[in-house]
Amino acid sequence: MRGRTIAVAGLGVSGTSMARALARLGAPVIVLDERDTDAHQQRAALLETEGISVRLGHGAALPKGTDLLVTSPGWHSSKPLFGAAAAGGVEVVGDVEMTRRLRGPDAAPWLAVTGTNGKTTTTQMLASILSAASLRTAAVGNIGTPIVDMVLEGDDAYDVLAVELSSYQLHWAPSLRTHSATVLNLAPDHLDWHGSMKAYAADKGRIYSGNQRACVYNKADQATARLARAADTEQGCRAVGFTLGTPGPSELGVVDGFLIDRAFVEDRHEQAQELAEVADITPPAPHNIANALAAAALARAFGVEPRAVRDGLRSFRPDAHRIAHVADVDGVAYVDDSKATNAHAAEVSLAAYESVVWIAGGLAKGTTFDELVTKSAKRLRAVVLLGADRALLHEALARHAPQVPVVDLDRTDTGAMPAAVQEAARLAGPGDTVLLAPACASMDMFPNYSKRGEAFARAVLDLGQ
Ligand code: UMA
Repeated sequence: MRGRTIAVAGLGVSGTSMARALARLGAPVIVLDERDTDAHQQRAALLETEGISVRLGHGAALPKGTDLLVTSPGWHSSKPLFGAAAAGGVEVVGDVEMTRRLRGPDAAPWLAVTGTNGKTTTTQMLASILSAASLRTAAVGNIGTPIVDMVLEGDDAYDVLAVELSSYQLHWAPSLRTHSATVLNLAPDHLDWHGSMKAYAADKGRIYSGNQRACVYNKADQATARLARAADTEQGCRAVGFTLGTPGPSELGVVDGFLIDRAFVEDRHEQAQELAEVADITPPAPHNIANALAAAALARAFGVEPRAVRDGLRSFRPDAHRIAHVADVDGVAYVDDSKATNAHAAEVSLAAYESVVWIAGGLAKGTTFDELVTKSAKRLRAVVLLGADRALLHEALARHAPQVPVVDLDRTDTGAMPAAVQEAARLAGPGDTVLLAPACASMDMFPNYSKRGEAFARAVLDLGQ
């Protein structure tokens, strides 16, 4: 890198770390960001003391003399900056691709996780299993710790990494090569960014490219199986399925309440290895058992013993805001699934309850809600809508569940959450569940989904006062 001038697009979490890593390796670095807020200025001032140039409010023109452009994941490929790079013959890579190139030959291998839903939980479960096997590991990537931080920590700091990758990161990673990887599931999400389901699936499929040991797919989601089978991998890499049913050869599955491995055993036609009990998983809901099986498959591909799989799953506790029970008030359960930021996740969440007052809405990200509403209609006692794209939900409800009462709060301010909870409380009866599963991203009203979930929980606790 020494001597090559590198432009970094984005002064966010990923761009800040990337700029530091590149500067430490001796490259002149210029960071560009289209925004120029107080927070950006503070971050810029800090980087400038480290010899890194920053241009705020200027994201369209490529600085003269740029040899390589490293983009943060959130930048869309249609941005003028990338047109300028193409015109000038400058290569563009994402943070994951760049990190792969910066790693030394002895750096820790990557076990990578993507999918529309469940990737953060699966990555955390995987890290828990790897730790239980006494391996030095960290959960990194889209989960919140930029993957390039691992380069800053040095090649010998970890034995193996559990890496969560978003479709954005995969889009910008043309030559990813991991030890093993999984696509957990594929449902429409981020279509405004990718343009089509086909393009989204193709970007997700990149995670399998060049894999060394295993391409782990979901047997219940044939799109993931197709991506695994089509992948151009290293010789000897295997496609391994996971299923909530009885596993066949080269699969992990469930038999009589036990997680069973028929892939990483000596004779997969004759042998089956017990890994853990379903009761070891918290919560033991079907989608979460699938997450556990995928995490177990990646760990087993890396050579982890069955006992560590069990111990890692037993000690794992999911994050807040994922189907988290907040309180019971007047016989009504209040559940926070603010993490349900797309239609597929909300559908999984709604399926867990019989009679639901559903709080939904936010940024739709190009998704449609017809299938979600059709599949969930019979569980809906009432719906409370808020957020920027609530009209899309309202229209889908009118088309497929016209009998369900809908309260449209017509609000996008942060203070709308207590109003939504009060409306839901009015509509719910004993035995019902009030479920925050917005099917949308939070950024129209909140800094992130955690803050949205916290606002919901606060409003619920205020109800009981
Ligand atoms: N920016 C522009 N122009 C653009 C887009 C962004 O100037 O067109 C600037 C913004 O002003 C901001 C910076 O770029 O200063 C933000 O870059 P970014 O959007 O790539 O976000 P980061 O802060 O770098 O965080 C990214 C991931 N964000 C996205 O992919 C949107 C984080 O995932 C990730 O944890 C972090 O890198 C570390 O790897 C978050 C996320 O929401 C959690 N991911 C999406 C999801 O999970 O659905 C994909």
